[in-house]
Amino acid sequence: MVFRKLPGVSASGMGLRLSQKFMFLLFLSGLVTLCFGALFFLPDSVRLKRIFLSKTEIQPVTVGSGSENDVREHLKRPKDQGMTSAKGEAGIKLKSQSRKPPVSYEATEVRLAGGKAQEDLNLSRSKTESASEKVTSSNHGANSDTFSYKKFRRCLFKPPLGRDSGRPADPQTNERREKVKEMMKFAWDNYKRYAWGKNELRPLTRNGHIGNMFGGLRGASVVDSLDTLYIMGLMDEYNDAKEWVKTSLDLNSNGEASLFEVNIRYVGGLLSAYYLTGEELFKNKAVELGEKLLPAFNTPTGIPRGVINLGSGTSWSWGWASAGSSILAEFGTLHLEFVHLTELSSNPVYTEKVMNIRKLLNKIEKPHGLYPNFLSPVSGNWVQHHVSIGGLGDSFYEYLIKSYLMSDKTDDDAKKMYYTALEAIEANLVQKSPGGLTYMAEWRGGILDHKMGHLACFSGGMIGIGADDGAAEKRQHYLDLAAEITHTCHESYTRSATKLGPEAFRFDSGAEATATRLSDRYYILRPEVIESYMYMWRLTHDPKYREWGWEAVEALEQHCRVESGFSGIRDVYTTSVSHDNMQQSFFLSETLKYLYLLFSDDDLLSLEDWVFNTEAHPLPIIRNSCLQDDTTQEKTVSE
Ligand code: DMJ
Repeated sequence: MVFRKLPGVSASGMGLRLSQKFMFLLFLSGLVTLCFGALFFLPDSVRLKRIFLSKTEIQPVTVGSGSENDVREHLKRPKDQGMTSAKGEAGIKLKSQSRKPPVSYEATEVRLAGGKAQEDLNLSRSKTESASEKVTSSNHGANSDTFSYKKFRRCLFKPPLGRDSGRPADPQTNERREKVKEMMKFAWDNYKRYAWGKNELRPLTRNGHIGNMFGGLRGASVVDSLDTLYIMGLMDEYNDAKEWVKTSLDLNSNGEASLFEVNIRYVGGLLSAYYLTGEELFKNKAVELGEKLLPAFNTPTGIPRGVINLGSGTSWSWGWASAGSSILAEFGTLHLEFVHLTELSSNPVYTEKVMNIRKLLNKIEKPHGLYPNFLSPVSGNWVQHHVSIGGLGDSFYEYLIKSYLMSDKTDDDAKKMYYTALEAIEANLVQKSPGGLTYMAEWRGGILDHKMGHLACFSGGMIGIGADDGAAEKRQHYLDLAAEITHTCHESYTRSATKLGPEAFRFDSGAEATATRLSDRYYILRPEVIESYMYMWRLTHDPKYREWGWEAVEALEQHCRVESGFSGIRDVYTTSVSHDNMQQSFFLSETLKYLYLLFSDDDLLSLEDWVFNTEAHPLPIIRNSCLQDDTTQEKTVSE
């Protein structure tokens, strides 16, 4: 039409012969294809690319938790629709699997409930449940109409807080538990008084610390404390924390955030708070925040970069990470939270992202079966051959076994990857010192560094919880290995003057579980050693673990408690301590929670129902058979 109106151009098509017209059209279509294809080679940040290619489309590999068809169906949808469930529009249901439903939660709770504290908590729980059901029908935030909180609660084997909020019958243990609760209240009250709304408390200078890990997000200590306050029955404090999240947790922040830290502390904390209380507020915030993390995955391999601006979605690698690489412990510690984001929002995108990471790691060649700490998000190749069960590697291994457990033991890939990795770790890293202590060395391109970080002490607990699902002939061996590692970590505490452990300890030049460098002597209220005591106590009921936990409580009280909170110390080998003026948020989230659980009965957050994320936020095992069981469904609907 347009051509006909042009002067000098005939109606027969600009006076061209048929073959010329054909050539012209061929040329034109080639040009269009070329231009479109070129979009794929533009950097991620170029606007044109963002307009023409949706985020999901530029991922090279995508594996969903549902069937292949479910995933393809999702990919066909326009970008907005694929991402909308966080805004309350229709989401996509994942396929169900069929397994046995557990015993009814409500029946168990009525039969077992007793004691005032439990009554109060049950009461507040039923209030929040009805609130939750109400909000469900008004449908805001996550796609709440596909997830029934009531049904989820029925699918638990035990009430989350146990028979009597986990109160132990033994008076001495109960006294110790009360002491830990007092420590939590003290830490919290001081945070509230001097640093309310900031990320952490500086207990010596009595002010707040913001730091640069959370990209403008505030209140890390609030979000990290929600579940600890709740399980301890500190309800006034919990309600203050909830109110702050409601009125002041602003997710529209700009600034450099660590994808890993925001995920484990904020997303993990909000998810746990939701699962424990049924408050829709927490679910909506978790999904809203989860959505803001997605742009970090827009790399050629889908391996996310470590740092993201939550406002603009721009992401980049840590300046210190070699050659723009991503870090194993960071991109490998998203799985649990992201699977739950999909569970709550019915948006498969979160599971797709982490399954894609899994797929790449599964496929890539591993030196001696080990996973190095640095990987290029561009090429998908390892950048250096440094392997560590401590910092930079640690929670990747933790999330493999926990993914398997959280999937109700259906995630066979995670299981296989975990036990294969553990074999490689045993063959290459596990060592015995001349004094008979078992430890995890670090590996640098085949050369062993005989050093173990405090962070690596989580591995006692990890190997312990995985022992039972290992090959039959290995189970006792794994439990023994877990006990030996935990023993070594305890030794790193007992061999110091303060009875607290250093950041890293060595097994060379005559050292046995002691720090040899000044720079390794500090203790920043870390949880890993106590975490392993807690798991080993639950697995063996050997009283020594409770005794070791109590030693840690006494040491914390003596050396880390100051007038206005708890502080890390600079040198564990001197009793005239120098404080670092920082009450880390993980002290409230992990250290005190694990201590409290250590002195509680096993039915408080039973390991049958819960796995803890790497920040100690409990996430429920996903029992699809029960959640999707029709009879449970009918019951829920008719109520
Ligand atoms: C916590 O934030 C988490 O446990 C993380 O996995 C490792 N470091 C700290 C505590 O030491």
